[in-house]
Amino acid sequence: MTAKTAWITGATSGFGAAAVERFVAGGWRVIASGRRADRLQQLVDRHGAEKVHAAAFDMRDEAAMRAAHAALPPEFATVDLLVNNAGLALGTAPAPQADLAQWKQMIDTNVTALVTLTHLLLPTLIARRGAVVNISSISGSYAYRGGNVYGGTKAFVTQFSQNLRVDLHGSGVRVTSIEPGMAETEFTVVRTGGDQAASDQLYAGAHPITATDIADTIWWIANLPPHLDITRLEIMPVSQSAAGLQVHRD
Ligand code: NDP
Ligand code: 8X3
Repeated sequence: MTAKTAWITGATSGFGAAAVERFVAGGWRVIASGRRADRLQQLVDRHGAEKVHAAAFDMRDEAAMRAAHAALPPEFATVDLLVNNAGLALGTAPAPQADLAQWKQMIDTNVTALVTLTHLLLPTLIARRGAVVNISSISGSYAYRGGNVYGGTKAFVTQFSQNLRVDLHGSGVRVTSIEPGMAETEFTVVRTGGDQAASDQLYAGAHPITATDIADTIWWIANLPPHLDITRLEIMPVSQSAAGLQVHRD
């Protein structure tokens, strides 16, 4: 049987890097994208150029994205699965103190780039009766202080997934929104501008979700019988639950 091909964005770290390992181990070809070309090259060196194709570009640069797509080697050019995973949170400040440039970077990455790559790959995904797995977040469903635009971008990802699925009705293409809670990756180091101690403190004793947990979940979804679609999947560590309305009194 011909190997299937997955395009996994954000493959240089966290969920994306773990997903590359899972899919390559399962016999798929993987297009691995991200900005850090050295990490992508390590994936190619480890698995071989016939298994992993490195596509190093900034997701916010549409021309670079299109060039990477146009430059796919023929054996990677028909994509069966798009894992829209690249994304980030920047900052934890409440809205009045938040940095507008960070808000725009989150929108450009988590929303604009995600829909651009999806649009670009829809023809091959439809031709292959493929699948789209979007990595959203519980922050799209549960508001928390400082979640502001990050949560907004993830609410978009969740709703876009549902609407995309409706538009693809009858095509055989499956669309899933995975909505993880607290997971230990480079996410908090990025969010805090490089504060490894803050990241360690956040996850200490919480037994958070691991990158491998999410990679295994994507793998499970991608390999379900073709008549099944996991439409939305919220995942939290046992240690996390939502508890929240606040009241301000004079
Ligand atoms: P990581 O920081 O470990 O990984 C993020 C990935 O996104 C990196 O590979 C990074 O690659 C890539 N990325 C970020 N910006 C860009 C860009 N402009 N162009 C290309 N690639 C980019 O975090 P996670 O693995 O945790 O995050 C993966 C996804 O999961 C994100 O969408 C995140 O919002 C979501 N998520 C995370 C949760 C968590 O608690 N960790 C929970 C719920 C959802 P590079 O820097 O090399 O470009
Ligand atoms: C990441 C999960 O709860 O830190 O999307 O926003 S959370």
